[in-house]
Amino acid sequence: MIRYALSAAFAALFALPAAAHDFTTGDLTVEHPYARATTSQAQMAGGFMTITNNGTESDRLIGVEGAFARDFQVHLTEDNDGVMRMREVEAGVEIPAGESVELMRGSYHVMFMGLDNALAEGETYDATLIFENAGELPITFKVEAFNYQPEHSDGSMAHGEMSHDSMGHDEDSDNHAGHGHGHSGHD
Ligand SMILES: [Cu+2]
Repeated sequence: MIRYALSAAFAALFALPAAAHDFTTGDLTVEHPYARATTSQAQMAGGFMTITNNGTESDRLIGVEGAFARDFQVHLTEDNDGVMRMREVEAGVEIPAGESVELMRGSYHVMFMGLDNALAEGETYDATLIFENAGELPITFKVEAFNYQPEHSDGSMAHGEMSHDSMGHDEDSDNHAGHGHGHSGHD
């Protein structure tokens, strides 16, 4: 009887989805917050995730806090006549009622400014998202491979790849620099 109960418990454990990496507060769900692995030279990196608002009122991601970088900002990358530039958006990111917003390369993202150390694949970093209405939500950023692309990324991915060379200071340039360091074995 005991043996049966134990094995049933183990079966239940293993039945949990392995990739579950969601955070919820009130009507908001944050799916798979991640960053890409950086080189030791990288001073900054982007943080990405999908935020879904299941409520009936709009909310805004207005800030991010954490201890692994000097500053955390909400950024928007925009195409200005073919030149991709990013800027801090003080007003944050609107998460409209009933919609999902994907923070991703080439669009809204969180910027880690002044990293304490390089982000290595497989590591996790704690941070807190601050929403205008929902308040604070502790999350964990997972560090993915330097060339990681989210499964549900749409055409904006190709867009981001195209603009690598015209990027200014960006998480893209950091990751770009990483191509020659350690991953391909050229060094
Ligand atoms: Cu940025």
